[in-house]
Amino acid sequence: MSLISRRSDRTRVIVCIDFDYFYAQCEEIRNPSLRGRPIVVCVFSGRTGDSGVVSTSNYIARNYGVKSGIPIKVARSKLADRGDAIFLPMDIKFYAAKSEEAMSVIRGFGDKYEYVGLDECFIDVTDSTNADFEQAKQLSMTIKSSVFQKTGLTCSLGVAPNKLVAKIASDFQKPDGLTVVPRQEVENFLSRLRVDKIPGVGPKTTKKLFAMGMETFGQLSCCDPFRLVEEFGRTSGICLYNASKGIDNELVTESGQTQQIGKIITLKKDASRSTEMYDDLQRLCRLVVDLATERQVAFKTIGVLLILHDLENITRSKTLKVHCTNYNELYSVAKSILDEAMDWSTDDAVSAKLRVRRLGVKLTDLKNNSGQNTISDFIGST
Ligand code: DGT
Ligand code: CA
Ligand code: CA
Repeated sequence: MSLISRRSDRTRVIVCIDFDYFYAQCEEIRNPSLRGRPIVVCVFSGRTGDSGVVSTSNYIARNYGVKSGIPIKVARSKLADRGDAIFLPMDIKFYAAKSEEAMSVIRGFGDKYEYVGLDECFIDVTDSTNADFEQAKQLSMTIKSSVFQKTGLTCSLGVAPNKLVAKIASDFQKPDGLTVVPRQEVENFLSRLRVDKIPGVGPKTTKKLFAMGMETFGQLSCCDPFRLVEEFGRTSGICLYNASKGIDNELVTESGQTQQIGKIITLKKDASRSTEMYDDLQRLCRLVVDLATERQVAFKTIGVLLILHDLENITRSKTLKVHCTNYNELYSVAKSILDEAMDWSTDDAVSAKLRVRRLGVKLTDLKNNSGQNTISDFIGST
């Protein structure tokens, strides 16, 4: 069996649409007098006015080095010279309403539509453009202007033969960008990009790849795939290699919005007992509960995934009696699943052999929890 996926034979035309500086742009639309000022949208978390992190900022604030994830205190000091800078709390309900308004415009253009998050989606336009990239470019310009007319939002679009390249292309010219990469130009387009443009490649992997002498897609694509498998494991190694060549056969799947919410992390050290994973499990539960809140969904089934050192997977799940949105309940159920999953190995001799490398939490059986039937109903009331 070959390690490498083949490029799919049929040309597809996929558009990735990503709204620019999304939460901050929503704030500008709500209050146009803020335009021209640095805007920082914050997750205020503590007792003092400044504890918490930056969720996002507009491009004016980014010019001062303010970006997602940095402490609010740091953002304030970076903007010390901008007396007009404004720090606002997140208002997910408003952003969700704005998102749904824009998504309802976009859905009208695609043969298939996949929701990725509040500010991002894919559409497959292969049939409606006869697989022609020039037609897809025209259609994309129409989408941009329709979204802007209806919502005031600017977005950046990437058009490519698959989701991976479309996503990378959407990020290529921002804000208000449109990047079209027909199939024959994929390799050339990718070759000079840095490997950290591959979705999912974070600072750790980037550092490792750089140390291996691979800074660009071009360099990565010339690498022996077996070397990548050796360094990163089979799944990640193959993914990296395929990504470097712009190969991705994932389909645009319609039910993305309601399917599931999940996160997987790699443990700092392989674990043989559930107690060693409680801290990571708490972190995962917080992450998925935040995503559920952001999407305004409640969950009924909670799953825990264990990926062992030999890449074998163990998954266990429990279904609650009623839908839930609560962190404490999620953690307590996830913890009991993890305890049970690890329990068969209380015998020390066996547990020493069970080495968990990665841990995941997945929420399924999702239902809308905005207090209305759909997010569109919610828009009607604002
Ligand atoms: P861009 O680069 O113009 O697409 O800017 P954004 O702000 O749209 O960035 P994106 O697409 O990565 O993220 C979409 C939204 O997700 C963003 O408006 C706020 C939220 N977000 C992104 N990163 C973080 C983060 O590190 N923490 C929190 N709390 N929220 C984040
Ligand atoms: Ca965005
Ligand atoms: Ca995004």
